[in-house]
Amino acid sequence: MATVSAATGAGDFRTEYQVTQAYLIVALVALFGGVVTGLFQGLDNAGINLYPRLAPVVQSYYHGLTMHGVLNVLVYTTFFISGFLPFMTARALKRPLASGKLAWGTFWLMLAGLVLAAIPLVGNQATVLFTFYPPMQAHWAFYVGLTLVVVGTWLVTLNLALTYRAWRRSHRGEPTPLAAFMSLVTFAMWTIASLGIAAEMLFLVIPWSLGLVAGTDALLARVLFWFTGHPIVYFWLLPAYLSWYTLVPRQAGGKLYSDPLARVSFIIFLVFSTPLGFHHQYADPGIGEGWKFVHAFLTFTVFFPSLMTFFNVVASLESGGRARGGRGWVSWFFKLPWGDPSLACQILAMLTFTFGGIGGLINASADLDLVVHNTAWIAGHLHLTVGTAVALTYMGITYWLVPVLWNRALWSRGLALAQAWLWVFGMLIFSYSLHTLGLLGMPRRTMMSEATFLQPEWKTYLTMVGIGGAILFLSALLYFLNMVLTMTVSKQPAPAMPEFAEAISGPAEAPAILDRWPVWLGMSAALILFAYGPPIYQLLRTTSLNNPGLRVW
Ligand code: HAS
Ligand code: CU
Repeated sequence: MATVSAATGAGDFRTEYQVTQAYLIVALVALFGGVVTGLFQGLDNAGINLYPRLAPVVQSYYHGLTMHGVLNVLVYTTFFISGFLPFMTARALKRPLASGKLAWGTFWLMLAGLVLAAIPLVGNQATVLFTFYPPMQAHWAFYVGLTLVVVGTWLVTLNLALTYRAWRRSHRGEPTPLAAFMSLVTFAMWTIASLGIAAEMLFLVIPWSLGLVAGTDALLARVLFWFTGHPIVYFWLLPAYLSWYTLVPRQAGGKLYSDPLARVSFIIFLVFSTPLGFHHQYADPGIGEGWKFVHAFLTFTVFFPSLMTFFNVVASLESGGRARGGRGWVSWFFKLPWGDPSLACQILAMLTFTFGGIGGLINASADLDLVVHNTAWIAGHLHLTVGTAVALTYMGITYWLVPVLWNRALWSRGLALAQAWLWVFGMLIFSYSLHTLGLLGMPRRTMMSEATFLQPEWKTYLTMVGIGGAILFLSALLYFLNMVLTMTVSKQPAPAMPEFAEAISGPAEAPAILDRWPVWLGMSAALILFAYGPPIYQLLRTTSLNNPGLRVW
């Protein structure tokens, strides 16, 4: 594999280039495992049960489903983000990371954690799905390994914060460059949000899986999980937003409509992302209805920064379409440079996210959620959001990032364009069917090929899930082919990385308070204390830690 040469523009950023390469390789390997196991599930929905033939590699539907969830939403995302955002921060601040050694040490720690977790995961000793709800109990190495990965992300935060501090010393009073600001907000938000899962791991499931305590508390564990489990979706989403705000307007030939509005949207995410996890637990007994209402209300609040993003990004795209000769209310949209696969991926991701967002609003409405909770609808929702808005955006990013890092041009633009459209086409079939099946009462996380309660009206949609899944798999194969050939055989040097977009309303117009970290971190802490303090205190007082571990697979 080619390493980075000075000619790539790496210059002072040699370490950043190489660390990001390392993270991307792990992310892509994880995604590959995730999509392969995904194919088996899609086919199982269509009545094609491959599991007997897959043993002992994949020992059951649930073994496959756990690998699918963990590899895609925990490993792929986290490694991609931990490589991409520090890279963007360094480029935006025009200075290397504060510590190259810390950056490498963090990567190796995360990789060690991943390997530790992967051994029981792949060995069917941790078939507990990506939510690992007790009393299902995995091998301790699974929990310890994932905890090390989380600790690694905190070290990424530390490196970003040190880098920012060093930059700030020589740039007093200046607004933080937008991409750096967004990276810092993302990691600050995540560091606060991940305290829930860290507490669950350290105080509940790790001692329990090691046999140091006899029992655990299923409800308390779920509360701590969703403390992190909701904001983690914004940890995945905000790097995509960073790209939509800081690069896409330029890639589209236009300007960012409003830089201050973009900052405000991120600040709202920082303050409001965490204190609303109960919208995953509307159906759980043991949590007061009043607290569920508070969390529902706060969920509607966190809808707004995405609406602001919708407005800001569409206005920015419009400036691009018009600069390229677009006219009228709608037709500018078709003037966008659709031949650029990086941009095409991301616009298609945005369009899909519009539907994912509408579904999210339905889920958030506590009474409507009772209709869709634990049905296939939720799987439909999460594939529009993390499975397309996020994953397809990340793919779009790698269409320029991998060429830049390896200094080799993208192997085939045509293949990349086909991949993007196939993904959306497959996803529309796949996700539409899952949403419909959910409304028809089909449960999620269920091996349908063996279900005795299959309803005749589900059949057509189940077949469509299989077809959609197969198209998605084909799209993923095209993606990996292009990535591997770009890294290894592509001959031309890479074009330069996309420039950051200029803004129509620039950073100088942003109020200085947006850069005052103590204000926003303080508000975030206060809101979490308010929304989670009393219910967690109540749970701690009443728990008897008496759920023994179960192995149900
Ligand atoms: Fe969600 C369940 C509510 C967003 C992921 N969600 C899940 C699960 C996952 C997930 C993985 O309230 C399943 C967890 C599990 O296994 O149990 N979700 C929401 C709400 C939002 C939302 C209110 N979710 C996401 C994102 C995710 C994600 C983002 C991943 C990245 N979700 C829920 C709830 C549940 C849930 C409940 C639990 C349900 C249950 O019963 O278990 C909001 O943040 C959504 C806001 C989004 C928008 C869309 C804005 C659109 C934009 C695109 C612009 C378009 C352009 C192109 C520019 C408001 C920004 C247009 C061009 C033109 C020309 C027009
Ligand atoms: Cu949520």
